Amino acid sequence: MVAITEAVSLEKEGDIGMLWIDNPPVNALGFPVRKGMADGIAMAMKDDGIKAIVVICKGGTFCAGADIREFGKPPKEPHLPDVLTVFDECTKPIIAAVHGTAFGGGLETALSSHFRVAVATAQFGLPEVKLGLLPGAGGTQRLPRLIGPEKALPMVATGNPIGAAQALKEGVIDEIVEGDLAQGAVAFARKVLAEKRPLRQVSRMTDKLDKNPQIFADYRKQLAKTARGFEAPEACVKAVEAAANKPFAEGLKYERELFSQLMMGSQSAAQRYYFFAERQVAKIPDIPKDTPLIDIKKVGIIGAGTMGGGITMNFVNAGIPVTLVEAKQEFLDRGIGVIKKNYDITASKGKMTQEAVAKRMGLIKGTTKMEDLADVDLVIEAVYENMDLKKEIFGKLDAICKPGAILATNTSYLNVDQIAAMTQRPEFVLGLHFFSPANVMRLLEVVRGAKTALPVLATAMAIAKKIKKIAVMVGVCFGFAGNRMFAQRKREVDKLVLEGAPITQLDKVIYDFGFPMGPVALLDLIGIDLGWSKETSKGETMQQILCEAGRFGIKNNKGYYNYAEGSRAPKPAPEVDEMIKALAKKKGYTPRAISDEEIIQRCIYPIINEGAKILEEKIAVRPSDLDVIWVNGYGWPVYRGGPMFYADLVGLDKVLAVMKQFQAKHGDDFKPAPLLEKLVKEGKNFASLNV
Ligand code: T1G
Repeated sequence: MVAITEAVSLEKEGDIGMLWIDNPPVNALGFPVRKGMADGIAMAMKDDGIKAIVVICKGGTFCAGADIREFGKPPKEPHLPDVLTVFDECTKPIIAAVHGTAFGGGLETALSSHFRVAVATAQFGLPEVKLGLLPGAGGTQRLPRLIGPEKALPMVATGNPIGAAQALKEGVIDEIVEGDLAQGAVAFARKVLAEKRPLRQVSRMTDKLDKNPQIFADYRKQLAKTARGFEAPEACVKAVEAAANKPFAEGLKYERELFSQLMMGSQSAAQRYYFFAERQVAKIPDIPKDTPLIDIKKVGIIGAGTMGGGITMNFVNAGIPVTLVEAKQEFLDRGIGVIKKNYDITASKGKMTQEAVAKRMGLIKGTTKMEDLADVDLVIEAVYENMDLKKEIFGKLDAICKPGAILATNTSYLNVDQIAAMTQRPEFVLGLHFFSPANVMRLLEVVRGAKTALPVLATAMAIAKKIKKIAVMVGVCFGFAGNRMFAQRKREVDKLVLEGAPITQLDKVIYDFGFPMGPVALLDLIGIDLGWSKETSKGETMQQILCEAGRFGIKNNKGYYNYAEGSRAPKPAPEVDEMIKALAKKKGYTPRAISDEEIIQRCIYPIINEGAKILEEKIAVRPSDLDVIWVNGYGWPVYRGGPMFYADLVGLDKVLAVMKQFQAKHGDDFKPAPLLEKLVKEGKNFASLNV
């Protein structure tokens, strides 16, 4: 075994050279790997005893891509495209032996090899587009040559991986190896030599290159719906189109140009930032990595409504049995019926087999007796937002559940410490704030009570990962982090409506910023009557006026907008415009034209400011955690990073100046957070707090 660099070595299995890459944790193609690969091939070429070369990785995966941490720093030769040209032009057969995830530059390395073998569990993907980039080492040129542009487009422009079976079927790989990968790869190499197979240089293949412009036109139509606002997907299509229409060398050059443009743009900076932010949330400074976990074998959920049903699905999807408690059998039956209907819809789309539906449903045990929760390891209370009811439930749970069982509330706003105080086990009580629809939204706020024990918190973070949630640790305050920040935007939208901003303008500005829908349309979707009380309604707010007029939103085809039966497409409602005008007049507003810029600033800067307060109060660990909350809980466009990343991009000094202007005009709702003032004074930004 010859060590070529600290990350790459060359050893011989008879006449097969084994180029081992060992760069934990994911064999990212950092400088020591790239240099070792180039020098290793050169060394193997000089060695007459080596007739073929296997490229293979130690650890859990084949190369998972370029080292994202190197981006933004001065690139260091050898650059990956150049290393892969060495592979491509090597006159001895190179066999890539893949396990784990051959992603990005890793798959490009395999594509530049002459042959590819893999274990059955391997995955192949080009996720660069999720970083606001495109494959920058020939992936956009080689993959279409191997499988054709039509099949290459979704892999390049969505970044979604394919498994080994599909890779074999499409021709991305040549063989699936049973048993030991290294031995299988050596055997394959020997077969190539024995059969004197010609070297398959993907860069020279042309038979799969279909130039049909309709392929690209059709795909662009699809992208318009799914990738609104993103720059990278269109660049991916352009690069694949070039593969179909240009010689390899020209296509490679064009790919490089597109890659460089994206790398220099703010969208890629935001998406690369987000990639690490999403992993940083799991790191909580005062919870050691080796904190013991509680084994969650069985879960109890109280409430079979929208939230309880959705939460149940998360656990049974992960194979964890659920005891679902409802007060009345009819509510229980309805709740379980909704779960079954959800699964049947998924199955009808071919995304799940009926067996899988049956398996999941078999993991749900419905009951009207809370006593049936005596043997569960975790209870999640998901009844409606009433503190008295929650307190009563936790008092009962404390008596019913076994010692050491974790008791969690799904409350969106209420004080978790007050709920914990109803038990003798506050150290086992916390909040697990799921976002609706709970079986779809990836965000989970883990609400840390004053007395919640570290193993309970660590278990919550671990179980969240198991049910495929992105868990963000937050502290106890009204609305925790996400909803507390969201309330700032809601307040401003209500005011802007009365100040004269047409609701269609408000919705267009926020939609064009990149949110999935405008804030007013969102109110119609959520339900205008959420939190409304008929008994106390006095016609003093638009919510009260609309609800008193029976306008509850999409649910009854009329809210701020009108809706055709069964449609979610908002239609103008002149009658509502009159209601707005009347209320504005009654409250003394003089309607005025409001600029798009003011709408953005009024709706977004207070979110940033509240985020700063949340950080000052240590309700959240770091600014990037708040960005992860907003991307996953509120549809903040990931190509803008999140509110705190966006604030740094705008410039905190500008945010502060605008907040002060608004404070002078609109009052203390815009009073700058002390942290915002402090960072501006020190010439720092929120990124400086992302430790
Ligand atoms: N570069 C640097 N660090 C990386 C990394 C990468 N590519 N991928 C993962 N890490 C770190 C991650 O931050 C974490 O660090 C640890 O590894 C474990 O990751 C030229 C330009 C491979 C599926 O986009 O999808 O190639 O928190 O928690 O859940 O065309 O990591 O422990 O300090 O995610 O087992 C393209 C990104 C790059 C793949 C493993 N490749 N990675 O998932 O572990 S651009 C990607 C992943 C490129 C070329 C272009 C996942 C994974 P820490 P993890 P995991």
